[in-house]
Amino acid sequence: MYLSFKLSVRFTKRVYLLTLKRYFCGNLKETMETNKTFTMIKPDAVANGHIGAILDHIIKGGFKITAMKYLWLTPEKAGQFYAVHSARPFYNDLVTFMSSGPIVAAILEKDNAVEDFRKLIGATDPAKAEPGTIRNLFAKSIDANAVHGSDSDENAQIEGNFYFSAFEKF
Ligand code: IDP
Ligand code: MG
Repeated sequence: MYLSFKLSVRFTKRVYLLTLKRYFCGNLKETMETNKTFTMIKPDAVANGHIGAILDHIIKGGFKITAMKYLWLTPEKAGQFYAVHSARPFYNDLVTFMSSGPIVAAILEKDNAVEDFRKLIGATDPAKAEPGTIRNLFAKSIDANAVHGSDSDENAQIEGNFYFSAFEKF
């Protein structure tokens, strides 16, 4: 009798914990957006007069712009944005390049946004980017490669929040 009571308490506890886990973890997953990505038109593409052509490409690729601004990063801000690459040999050059002139930062919306946008921009090295991709069309080198595109839903959210407050996203 006592044993069956103990087992039943244990069972009820387990069901309760599983329900809690499903509720909170399920909700966490559901709140991670999969239809947003973040981009920057980098200083090389801005200096070469490609803002309009790149935005046209993005819009024709099926992306909606939900936030956008034109700004010039300080080295400190560029360093913060690319902190994830701080151990890579090209980090200092990347920070210098990204703070060398104005950029356009934008949040883009589309189903499967992160993956589709990476396809639209092409490989990091423009020499390896598929014909017709933004980097193939507008970039000249692996460091000055015209555009940034987030690599995951989580980073898209972090990167968008780096530039835009809730009042600047529509
Ligand atoms: P991604 O922009 O295609 O995601 P990452 O590996 O995340 O590429 O690198 C971030 C940025 O750092 C690149 O877009 C490029 O500007 C620069 N970068 C990446 N690899 C190299 C390299 O080998 N030499 C110089 N710059 C690089
Ligand atoms: Mg990257």
